[in-house]
Amino acid sequence: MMNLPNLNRRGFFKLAGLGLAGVAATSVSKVAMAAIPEIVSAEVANTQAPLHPNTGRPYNPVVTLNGWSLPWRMNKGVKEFHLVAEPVVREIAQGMKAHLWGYNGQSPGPTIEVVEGDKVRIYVTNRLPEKTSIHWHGQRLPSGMDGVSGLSQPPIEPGKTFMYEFEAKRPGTFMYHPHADEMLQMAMGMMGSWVTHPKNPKFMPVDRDFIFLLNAYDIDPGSYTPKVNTMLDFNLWTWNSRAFPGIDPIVVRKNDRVRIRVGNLTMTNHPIHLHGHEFEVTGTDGGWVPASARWPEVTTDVAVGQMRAVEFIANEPGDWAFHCHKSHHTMNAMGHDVPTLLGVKQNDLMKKIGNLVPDYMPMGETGMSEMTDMAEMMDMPLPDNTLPMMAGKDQFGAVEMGGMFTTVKVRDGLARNDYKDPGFYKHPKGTVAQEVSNDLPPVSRTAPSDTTGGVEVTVRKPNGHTGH
Ligand SMILES: [Cu+2]
Repeated sequence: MMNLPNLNRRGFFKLAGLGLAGVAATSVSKVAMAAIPEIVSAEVANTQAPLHPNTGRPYNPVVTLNGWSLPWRMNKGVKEFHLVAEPVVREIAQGMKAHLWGYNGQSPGPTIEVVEGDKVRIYVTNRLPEKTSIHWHGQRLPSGMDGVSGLSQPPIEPGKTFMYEFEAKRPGTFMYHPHADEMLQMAMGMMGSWVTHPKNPKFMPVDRDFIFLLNAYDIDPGSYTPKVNTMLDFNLWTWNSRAFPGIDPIVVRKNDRVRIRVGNLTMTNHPIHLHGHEFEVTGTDGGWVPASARWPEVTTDVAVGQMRAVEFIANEPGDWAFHCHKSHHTMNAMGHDVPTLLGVKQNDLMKKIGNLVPDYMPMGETGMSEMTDMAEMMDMPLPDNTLPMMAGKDQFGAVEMGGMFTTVKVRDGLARNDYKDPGFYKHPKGTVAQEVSNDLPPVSRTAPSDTTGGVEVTVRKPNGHTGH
């Protein structure tokens, strides 16, 4: 039997969703197969409840941000999974869908969770128009199971199914992705997370354990398919193929010990920053960091091909920003390639350019927020299928973010397995920054003190190219 909690078997399954805003339960479809495990596939992009194991050894499951974990079946002591590489439609955020390649209905593919020492068998079916393979990033395994097409195995041709088999030797956090036409296939969204839980469930226990991947796409406004030859200039910076405000909040109980595991499969580094708390990096893709080697941080850089697990005690109630600190990574597609018009009067200019270039979007005279307001006022349509560069509304107005941004919501009194969005934070009286009267005192300037004592200072101008 497959390990399928919350599922029924009337032709298609429903995985119970978390009841997050706007999205109902997941639909899961299956095809029964004889020798190979059935295919379980997800059709929505919201965060699914953790998958508690009911076969195999016990562990504390992770929660995949805007994702889900793949059920398995036990076959004579071996955990069997079935991944299907296939074209998928992924909603990046409300109002934008992308035609990606992924696994089992979504990009990223489902998270795979096993226990240290598990014998694992993964069937991989290729429903793409070209060959593929899967590399199990970070794992100890036989060289022939490492998934590098041409080097460690023949490629998986379209229509074929391969079987990978190894022991999950080392506990920790891993990723999986193709190692065949790699740049194109990863630019199309092919990747997933892997967690090998420790044999001893009491090793480094946490109350809530989240995981997601950093990824990036270059999708022209109005189109659906990523440009696959882009190397640096991506216009959508995403977490698990979602951009703010499409990324679910990370919901935790006050005083929970929280772990967040972040893997980077983009082509640049991302300094991941948490507000209101300090964390420690407790794990990398190389393993767990001994307590004596950790140090406090509020930002940790996750380089390309790296994974970082951070942990903190969520003891400050509130809605805390959690984001990449590269500010152009917290912007969506329409924020790129716009001219700087700070200080430029553009009242008529806008209309005139609009006649020449439909959908033209400059930045505003006083800054970028003005642009969003202006677009609304002048009834300027966004091109189809794209996201405004700065979006999201919260209790005090526009959040003006996009891309790699979400919130950690710390609340008192949540139930143990309650990951539902608790809504706006109710700030205690007197704890919100507020406007005060505008009676500003006059500026007092101190007279510059003369420390040179009247000595003439000569400046030698740089000459030639020495010193570069
Ligand atoms: Cu970034």
